[in-house]
Order: sequence, then C-alpha cells, then structure tokens
Amino acid sequence: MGNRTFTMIKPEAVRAGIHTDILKMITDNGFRIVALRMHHLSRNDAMRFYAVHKEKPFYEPLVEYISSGPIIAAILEAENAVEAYRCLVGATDPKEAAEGTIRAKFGINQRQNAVHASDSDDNARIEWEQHFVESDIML
Ligand code: 3AN
Repeated sequence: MGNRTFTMIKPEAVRAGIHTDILKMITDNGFRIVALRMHHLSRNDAMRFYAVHKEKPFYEPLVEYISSGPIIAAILEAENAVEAYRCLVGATDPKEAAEGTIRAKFGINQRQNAVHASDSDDNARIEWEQHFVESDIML
C-alpha cells in the first residue's frame, strides 16, 4: 500500500470558502500536504479527469460542474493513504456518509460532495499527474 493519495476540493466548497476548514480537517487527521494547487479546470481537463465515468448518466453534469469554478488539488501523505483518506471522506452520498467524515460535514448532495478521493494507488498517481509536475511535489 502506498503512502500518498490525491484529493480535490470541489468548486462549491471553494466557492463557499470552506476549503480552509476542509484542509484543516485533513491535516488534523494526520495527513501531510505534499503538494497544493488552486486552479480552474477547463472542460477538456474535466472530461479527462472523469473519463472512467463517461458511460454514466451523471457524466455530463459532473464535467459541467467540476469545471464551473476553481478547485483545490492536493497530494496527501499518510500510512496506507488511499484507504485512510477514503475513510475520512465518507460515502459518495453525504446523506449516507458516516458521522465525522468530510462529506457528512461539508457535502450537499451526491454530485456536490465537497471532495474527490482517489480509489487506488495507480489512479492517485494518474490523477495527480493531471495537476502537478514532479518538481511541485515535496520529497
Ligand atoms: P467517489 O468520489 O465516492 O469515489 P465515484 O468515483 O463513484 O465516487 O464518482 C465520482 C463522482 O461522481 C462523485 N464524487 C460524485 O461527484 C459524482 N457522482 C457519483 N455518483 C453520482 C450520482 N449518482 N449522481 C450524481 N453524481 C454522482
């Protein structure tokens, strides 16, 4: 199991100004931020990022939404990072997310669920390489 994962704070959370609370919750839970970037994904960036979902009915609105305003991308470090971070993030639907998770606290609905969390070591790397070059990342 790798010790790094990728997260993205989604546009509605950045727009609402709660990204600092989310970043604090992440570091308070033992994750070290080793790369951080706020930027606005183009429609093409968003399509590439969510390419695995391109057959799903929610793909088009998801692409539209994720490119609707600036996001914050980050690489997080912790032991067994992918699994540990998905645990902190909670279920996709904030209504089903366990108490004390990021989505239970900050999510609005299934689409506007505050953060993205990578689901495997391989996908984490593929995803962070869409936001960072090697020299952006702390050793
Ligand atoms: P997770 O982010 O919990 O791993 P995925 O990978 O299944 O969930 O879905 C990627 C993103 O697609 C979610 N973060 C969410 O924003 C959106 N999404 C997933 N399922 C739905 C749905 N049924 N309706 C609307 N948006 C959805």
